[in-house]
Amino acid sequence: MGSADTLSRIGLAGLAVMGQNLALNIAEKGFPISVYNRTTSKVDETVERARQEGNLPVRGFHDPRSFVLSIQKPRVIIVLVKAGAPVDQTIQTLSVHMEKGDCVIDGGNEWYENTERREKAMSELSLLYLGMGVSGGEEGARHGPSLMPGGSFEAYKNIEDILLKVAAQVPDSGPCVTYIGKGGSGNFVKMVHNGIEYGDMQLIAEAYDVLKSIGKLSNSELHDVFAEWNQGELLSFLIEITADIFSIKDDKGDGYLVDKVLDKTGMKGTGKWTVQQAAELSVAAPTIAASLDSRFLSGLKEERVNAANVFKHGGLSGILSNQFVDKRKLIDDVRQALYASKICSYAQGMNLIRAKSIEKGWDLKLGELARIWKGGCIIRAVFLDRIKKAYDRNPYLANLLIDPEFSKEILDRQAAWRRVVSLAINSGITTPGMCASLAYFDTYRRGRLPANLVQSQRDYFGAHTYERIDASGAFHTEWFKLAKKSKM
Ligand code: NBP
Repeated sequence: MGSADTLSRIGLAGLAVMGQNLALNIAEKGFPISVYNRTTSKVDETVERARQEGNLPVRGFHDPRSFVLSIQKPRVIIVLVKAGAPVDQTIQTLSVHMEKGDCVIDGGNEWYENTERREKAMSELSLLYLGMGVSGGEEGARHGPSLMPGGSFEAYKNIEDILLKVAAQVPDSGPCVTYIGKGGSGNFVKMVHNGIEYGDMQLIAEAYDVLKSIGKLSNSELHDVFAEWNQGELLSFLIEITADIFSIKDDKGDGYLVDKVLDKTGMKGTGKWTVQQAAELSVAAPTIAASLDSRFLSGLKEERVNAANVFKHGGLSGILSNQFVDKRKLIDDVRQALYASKICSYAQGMNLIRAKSIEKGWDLKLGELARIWKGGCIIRAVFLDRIKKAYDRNPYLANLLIDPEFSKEILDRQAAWRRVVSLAINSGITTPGMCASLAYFDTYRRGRLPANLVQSQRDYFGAHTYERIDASGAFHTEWFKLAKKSKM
């Protein structure tokens, strides 16, 4: 075990997947690091890995006091434990040994209000606090994640040199880290990032479903299609791994592994929080909500199998097997539908972040967020560069859809998008994300909606009043009396 004779530059507590890999990444960038974990075997495991991976400067500690005292002042300790109560317990264990000006950085997927509560409690002890979103999973943590630190700016400055080196590096764009803003903004932005990730994954799954179920593409053809898409406008980590997945054979039997994976998607909560926040802030996020609903429905495996049996004579299987499909055309249409749907999904996520930023006075820079998502994280994509440029052109852009470049891209793709959605609906194949995106676009682009009727109904039964298109003020009409009179 390490001694406190030579002080480490930084400490990290919590050595599961993320903590262990981030600690090794920090050490590899030349910053001596002390590590600690409640279950001490993980400390020894991390120190051993550091030795095997090139004698990296990692020192392990089995007790919290010597761990804290082994770090140079002002001490900075990254905590990477399960979000919620474990973070509170870890902070309690460590903070008793910390001194004025020291700082805790929670790198977990934490609810942003917990971060704000902890920042306040820590400041009463003269300690600093940051809530830092870390994206990129195991691989990102080890070789370069996207980092979203929010909270104390002073604390950020104490660790900026480390974060700039540890984060993913994107040529011409810089390290994938920036100071996000005050309070829980880092966690909030990471939460919406995850919501966008849900949307991306759902849209890709729908593209797969249409190509497989309607286009009858084999796994090998799907691999080629996704690999080809990854050379163009859809180039991204998720498209790349999707192509890979279609090439993996099952090592426990015949065929491909993807076909043996149970069609049930798990989740850890950040997607649900994103949709809840969208509702709280009255921001429409239908694509992200559709992706969450799809995960809920996927969980009802037994019920779905039962329902499939009930509706087996519904006639759709005949449509699927008999319809003629021009494969090349379908593949091209689906690519365009996926891209257009993705624009709508990102527009929703960005507008959610903006709404929260306004509510909390965080002054978040949307273009800068797109920049730090270009590398390291799960949603990394060339597409994010276009988003950054859109906000560079106009930081106050009301919606990505009306940016001159995105509006043109949507218009160029809308015919293909509508063809794919119509084909899917008529074939009984669900494309909830693509449909939600298209409905978002079609609603947003219309100068007049049937909301006049809904408002009339509200005034009819609840005297909620309405505004007029030709005069200002609030109006109320005795609709019932007038209707009765008109019937006489
Ligand atoms: P987990 O979320 O699986 O948490 C395991 C860690 O929490 C272990 O170090 C464990 O210590 C510690 N812990 C628990 Br559980 N209860 C504790 C307690 N009461 N006191 C002290 N420590 C406690 O780890 P992870 O997957 O590495 O994720 C860490 C954070 O990063 C989470 O917030 C996660 O949501 C987030 N994140 C994860 C990923 C990913 O791909 N896994 C990606 C991005 C963000 P023990 O060893 O003693 O049980």
